[in-house]
Amino acid sequence: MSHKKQTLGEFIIENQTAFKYSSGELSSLLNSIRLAAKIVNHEVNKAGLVDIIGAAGDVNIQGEDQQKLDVYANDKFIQTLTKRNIVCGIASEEEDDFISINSQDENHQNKYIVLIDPLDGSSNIDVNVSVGTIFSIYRRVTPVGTPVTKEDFLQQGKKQVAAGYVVYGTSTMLVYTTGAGVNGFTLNPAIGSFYLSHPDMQFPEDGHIYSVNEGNYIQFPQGIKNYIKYCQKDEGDRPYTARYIGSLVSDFHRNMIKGGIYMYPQSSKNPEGKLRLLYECNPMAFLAEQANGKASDGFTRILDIQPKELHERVPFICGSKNMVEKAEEFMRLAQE
Ligand code: P6P
Repeated sequence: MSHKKQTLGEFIIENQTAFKYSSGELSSLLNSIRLAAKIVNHEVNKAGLVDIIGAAGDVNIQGEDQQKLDVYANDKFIQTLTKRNIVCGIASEEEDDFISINSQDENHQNKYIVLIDPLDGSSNIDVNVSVGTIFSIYRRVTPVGTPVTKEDFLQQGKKQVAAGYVVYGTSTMLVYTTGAGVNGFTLNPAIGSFYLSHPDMQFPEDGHIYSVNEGNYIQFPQGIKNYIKYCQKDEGDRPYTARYIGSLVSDFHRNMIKGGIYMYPQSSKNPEGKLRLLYECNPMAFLAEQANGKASDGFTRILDIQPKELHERVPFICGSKNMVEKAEEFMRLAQE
């Protein structure tokens, strides 16, 4: 008997009452992300046909300027979010400053703030490796009726009302949380609908996969070096398996399903780490905690960090709870 899978649209409506601000605005916001994900997916999937559609900077067969895919993705997410007239501000990895959305909202009645990394890992596109979109959603903290300010964007990650990612991989999935667990939806490209394929996703408490760019090993803090050697030691359930795709969303997604830890530590090349707190680490940390996992900078819970700048970077350790706690233990011991 075929069990008709629930679509993302049906799921959003069915669960909107569970969301404490169930005014339907968040549902509409999530629907605009759903639409943008489909549009970007279509473009990402044909990226390999560069000689047909032209590389960035060329004029494509439609006579349009061919954009870099991360610029294209950024434009599409901003357009769809703006059109729904729910959002008062957007920040993006592709934009130097935040964007105040008041085209249709001249009296600033909209309540939601969105921060996005429109196409994370976009350098992988040319080698046909998965990439992703990451989004983070807050309610504004400055008074409705006034223009949005930087304060609305510099909120601690624990204030997020929703977060998620789209992974453009062997299949395209949208994975998100509104604070009541994590659910994964797979796109059926034939009809353009996302279907609930991974209900209630959870990180296994333990895992046997570690994801880190070991090319930077010499530059890592001693605690991270000691943890990596622990992962490699032939003892008990180790050595673990090293898997590093070079795309945060893909490494995170695999580790959430199979169990594992992802690390992007500080190094002499990246003294604060490489990943951005606001639109990479906070949304992934919210998802991790909602999926019974953990995320820290090695010492402090990511979601507790008070942001100071839109594009600030933090060291990032995220995944199966017991693995993250073991890495934190090595970081503490190395400080003593
Ligand atoms: P490196 C992609 O640029 C990214 O932001 C993450 O998706 C990925 O995990 C990391 O950087 C890869 O960085 O320095 O190891 O190539």
